[in-house]
Amino acid sequence: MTRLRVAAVDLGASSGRVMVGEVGPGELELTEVHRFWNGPVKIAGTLHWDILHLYREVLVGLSKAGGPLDGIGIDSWAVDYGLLDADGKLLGNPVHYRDDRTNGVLERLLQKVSADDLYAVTGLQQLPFNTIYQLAAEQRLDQAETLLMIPDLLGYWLTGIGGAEATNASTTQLYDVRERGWSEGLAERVGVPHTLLPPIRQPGQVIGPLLADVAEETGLDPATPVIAVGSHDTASSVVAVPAVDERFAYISSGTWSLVGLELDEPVLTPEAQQANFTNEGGVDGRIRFLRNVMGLWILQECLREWGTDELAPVLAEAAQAPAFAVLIDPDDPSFLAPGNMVRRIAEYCERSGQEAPASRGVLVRCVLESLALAYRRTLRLAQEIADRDVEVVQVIGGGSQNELLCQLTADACGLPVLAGPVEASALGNVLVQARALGAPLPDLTAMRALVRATHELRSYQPQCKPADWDAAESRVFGGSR
Ligand code: ADP
Ligand code: LRH
Repeated sequence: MTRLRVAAVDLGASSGRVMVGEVGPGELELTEVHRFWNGPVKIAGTLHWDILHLYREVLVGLSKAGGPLDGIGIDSWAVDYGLLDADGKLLGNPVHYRDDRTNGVLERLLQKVSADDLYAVTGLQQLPFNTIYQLAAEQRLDQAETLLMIPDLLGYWLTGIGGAEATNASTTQLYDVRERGWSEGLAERVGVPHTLLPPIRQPGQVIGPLLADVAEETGLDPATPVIAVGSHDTASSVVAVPAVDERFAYISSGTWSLVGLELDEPVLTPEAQQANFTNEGGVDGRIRFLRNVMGLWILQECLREWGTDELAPVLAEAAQAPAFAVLIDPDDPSFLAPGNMVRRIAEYCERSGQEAPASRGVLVRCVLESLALAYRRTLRLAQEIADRDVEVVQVIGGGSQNELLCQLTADACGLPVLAGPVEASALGNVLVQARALGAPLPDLTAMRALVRATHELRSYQPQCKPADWDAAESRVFGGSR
């Protein structure tokens, strides 16, 4: 096998990066060539993504990657989209899923379609910002011809070819999880013309070569193929979980923590629906049975408020702070929007009869312990509902570098934690491209074995008394699931 050299564009909610991946026999090397800011931008009362900034940075990254490249793959966060008019022009800047335009929309839409019907078709967790709810709040629908999810939009600008990659389409709540295609009936029932939804494409499918002007601007060969990958970043990151067999849980730990299991088939039982588990589509037809936990977003927002992006000092303060001083439910809806996070944590404390954190260390420890508690609950429930026991928790993504959080996770879950790789989404992106280009990586097992053989993982064993976590859990959640 010849050595393959591909570019992975990976857009997380807090930063974007372009990585060069090199794949050969027993080799998987990732080099970051460009990293850039990403985040919400408020204009005239609406939170947007700065999509033109992102596109420009993608071009800069591809130029820095330099040729020859065997392929380019793009993954990003889920649920958000751009609308194109009949001439293929973007209708306005994509809106950020944290914008408040979806407030109250879920409740309104459930009058048109019941929650049971929605779950039976899509298997998706109810998040107020799912694409279906954003579309119900959309002002520009009547001018729109095509909807493209963010990675498909960027792919369209690189190649001129649109489409809907399956893993990301599965996060819209307009996708039939069993039929594995758009649910046109559901779309029409909620007022979304099904003609808006482009044909589905699978990870590994070649989208097309670069447009001439893109090739010229990046200095790349115009024949360089853009290849669909698991374009939902979480789908790509789960590809790169360095697991040995199926008895693992994962926490894809970044702005969000995506906590769950990989399954062959969706679980659409009343228990799964009641516990708000999602059945998102994975690479190779797998199901990502998981729940969104609010994740390191809360910490990111506190750091922003404190005017620092240095994590090490605040994590050191948290390590010195007393255990279980203050606990929150990180999934409380009050933590979803940007801004005033420290105050909102204090308000939560007031509502729950706790003293607000008295120092930065206590506050950060509160966030990390509360996340670990949410992981514990989610993983217990996932195992129970899917009838699958796990032996290890694999933590991947930027948050896998947070040693205190990894140790708390091992303690809370009573399971060993294996942490790494950090750039799991980019690795999953590279691996799916490499297979499409002929690398002998026939299945996820082979891809994961290559990640294991080429990346160092850090291991954490549970150390503290389970009774402490039982008590902490009942303090925050009582008997609720
Ligand atoms: P996303 O893809 O959502 O943008 P990432 O996977 O890049 O997120 O993870 C970002 C998070 O990783 C940050 O919020 C931060 O908490 C954590 N992180 C990044 N670097 C470190 C580090 N050196 N030590 C501990 N945590 C880190
Ligand atoms: C993580 C993620 C997650 C989605 C959220 C919108 O980046 O893609 O899987 O639920 O962003």
